[in-house]
Amino acid sequence: AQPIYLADYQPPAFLVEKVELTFKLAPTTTRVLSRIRFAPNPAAVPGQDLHLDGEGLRLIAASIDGTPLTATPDATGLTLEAASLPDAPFTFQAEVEIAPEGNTALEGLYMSNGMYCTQCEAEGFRKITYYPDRPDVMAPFRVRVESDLPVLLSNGNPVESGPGWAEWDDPHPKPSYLFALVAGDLRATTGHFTTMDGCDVTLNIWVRPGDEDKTAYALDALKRSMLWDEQVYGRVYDLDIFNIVAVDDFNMGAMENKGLNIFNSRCVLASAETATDGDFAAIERIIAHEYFHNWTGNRITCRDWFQLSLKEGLTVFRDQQFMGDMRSHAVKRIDDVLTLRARQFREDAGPLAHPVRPESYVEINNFYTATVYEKGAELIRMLRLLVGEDRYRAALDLYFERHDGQACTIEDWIAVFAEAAGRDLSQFKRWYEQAGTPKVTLLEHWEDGTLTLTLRQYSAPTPGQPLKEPLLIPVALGLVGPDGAELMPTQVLELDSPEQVFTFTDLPARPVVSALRGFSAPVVLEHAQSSAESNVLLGHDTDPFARFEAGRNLARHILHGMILDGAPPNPDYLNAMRLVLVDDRLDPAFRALVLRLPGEDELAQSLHAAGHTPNPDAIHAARRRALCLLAEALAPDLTRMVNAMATPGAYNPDARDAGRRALRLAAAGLLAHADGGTKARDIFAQADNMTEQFGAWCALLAVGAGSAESLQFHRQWQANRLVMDKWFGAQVAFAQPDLAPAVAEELTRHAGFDWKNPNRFRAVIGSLGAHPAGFHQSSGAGYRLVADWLIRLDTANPQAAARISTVFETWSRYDAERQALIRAELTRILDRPDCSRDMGEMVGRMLG
Ligand code: B3K
Ligand code: ZN
Repeated sequence: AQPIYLADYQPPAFLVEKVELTFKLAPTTTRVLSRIRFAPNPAAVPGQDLHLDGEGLRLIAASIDGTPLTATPDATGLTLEAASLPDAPFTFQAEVEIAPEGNTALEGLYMSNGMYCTQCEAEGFRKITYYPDRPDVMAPFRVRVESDLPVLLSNGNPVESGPGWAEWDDPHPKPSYLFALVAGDLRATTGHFTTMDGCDVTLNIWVRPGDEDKTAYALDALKRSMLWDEQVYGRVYDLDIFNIVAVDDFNMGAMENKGLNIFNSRCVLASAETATDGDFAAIERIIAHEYFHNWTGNRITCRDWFQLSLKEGLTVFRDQQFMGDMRSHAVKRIDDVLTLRARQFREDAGPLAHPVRPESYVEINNFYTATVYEKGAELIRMLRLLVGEDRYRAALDLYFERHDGQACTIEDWIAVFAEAAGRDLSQFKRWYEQAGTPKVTLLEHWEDGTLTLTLRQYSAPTPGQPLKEPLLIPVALGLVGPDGAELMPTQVLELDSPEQVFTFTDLPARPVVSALRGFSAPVVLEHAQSSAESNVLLGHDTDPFARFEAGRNLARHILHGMILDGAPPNPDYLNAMRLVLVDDRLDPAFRALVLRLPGEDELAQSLHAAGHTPNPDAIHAARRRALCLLAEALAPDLTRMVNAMATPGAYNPDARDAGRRALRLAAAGLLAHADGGTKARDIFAQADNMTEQFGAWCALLAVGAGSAESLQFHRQWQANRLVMDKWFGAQVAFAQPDLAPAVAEELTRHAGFDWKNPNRFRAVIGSLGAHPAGFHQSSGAGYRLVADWLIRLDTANPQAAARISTVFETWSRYDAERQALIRAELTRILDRPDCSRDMGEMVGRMLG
């Protein structure tokens, strides 16, 4: 397959003024009738052909202004030759037939448990009918759905309906990727929201019969999102109705279709008994994210798919702000940085590294990545830090005012900031163009009351980008006295050259440098600090992220020592952890985060960055030993914490109670390494909520116990699909390393292993890929099993399979034997004649 290049962008030859669609739904013979009003695009080179994308469609009939069409479609669609087209507006009509029932790729129109639903982003609309399926073609849609199913939905406002049909009208011009249709036997939980303009909006959460008791939290999160976007960004909803539908078979989390969001049921359905605190938080975030897309994505969309971060980075940043406001900014920031490092730094350090705005792609679905999403959000966070909050808001106001109804670019985005802040941001724009995580080195020199800081930046080569230009890096920095008092509040240093020197004079004593406060830039900071200095920051820094980071640095340092030369943890570290654990002034959620040791993959990543070849078994063993030592040293305090952090009364998913449960489970989990799981077993037995039931069971699995609980969990939850995903996933995720591939293999033979369901596939195969010591077992059994299943899934659902193939992206970190084993599996995946374009691109990039 040929790559598509950003540099080749051409405006569309024709614009669309109006789309009218009729769907006559049937599992294997759905008919789609389209009536599309085209007009020549004054901004395009005249005299071009009109290409209508179409894939897997059976063309029944087509015409232009009533004259039957003679052109025959090829594998990519239908080309209408310029010479045969009027040079004035015209109407194209077509009737096609499609088979949603056999659509296992879950893209286009497909079926899930007897219901029809769609997924069009990025290029699924072409599997529904012939159309210029590109985001810079925006049009109002009117849709008629015909089916015997009771609930028939599409985008926009309902206009008319009768037995067996319904019509919907969406007045807002939109690209085809935001089209949606749903038909099924569904039940709604309904609410209302009054906008700040006084309009009443009907809100519906549609679910399968029996799931109505799990919709309240999503509905509440939606109302809070709508209010927040009005209050913080001045953005008001623009239709009479907002529908959300839960679907069991869905490739990702959710989709922001205009007025008709479609969600993976795991991202909507929640009750105290069936969902964990983490699930509740994910639901809140994703409901908000998809709602926020209504302005950042739908009303202002992307010119082409290279600009994807224009909507995704911004919408992630907005959902991060929202979650901080709803819960805790400190905890949210730490969580976000942990995710960024675990997913995006990992991506940036390997063969799949790409810029936030890629320059080419073969299959765009492969670029819905942590780089485009999470690093994209970091870039916006940096812009806000650089221009200040007021000018950030002014830039956003300008963006909404200037670009409403348009399909835009990163250049448009940078321009509103440059204008609102009166500042040249051309150097900043490199962040969108250069891949890789910059390394920032900080050197201190102290003399006669003057602290001299030398800051250097370096960006290593990434695929296709051997040389990098210096970036504009905001480094938020404060100075802390040796006693912990703040000597200098946060200043934002702007590092824009390979090396810069900053001096701080008239200091009473040598301060402890608190650098990269709030994680002010997505970089790896190299800053040698003694454990005494780290302890000062951990105990006293005014910036909660810096406090967390100081503890993390201590933990990483100790674990590196244990892994590389078996050095025992320094008693100061154990003591520092105890002080954090028992400090009741600290938010329990924060304490839970500090107590959590760096994960095995993070350790492999940091060892590799430090020039070592990580050994997954040694990492697992050392981490396990550290957990045991920590558990033994802190046992009495941990036991006290388990009791003190109980949350009596009815389950409440709010941040306060969730934080207490997080600390309680972190303490019980750690303690399990000393008490064999006695406390965890108690929590499991007494739990009246999934957070504690599941958390306690995982704590038992992690120490090789919990088989009775596994049976009980299964017995209790076998009828609940989402909880059963947890049952499948946890057994693999917490398997002892040498057993992990066999445990996963056995689960693939379980009657409940429905491998075509992405959630279930990910629970088993994805969890194995995310278990470093199990996946990287030296026999290669983990690699083989994952490759076998990726090959199988690739034939049914290439998009999901290609995504999960990223479990292999870190292969070049490991020793020669493991590298050879992985390369052999990747080659086996790639060399099949039926390897999909999605998978072909991913594996090809990984093999380099
Ligand atoms: N925009 C969708 C993701 C579509 C993924 C297509 N492969 C969900 C989101 O980011 O909100
Ligand atoms: Zn999004």
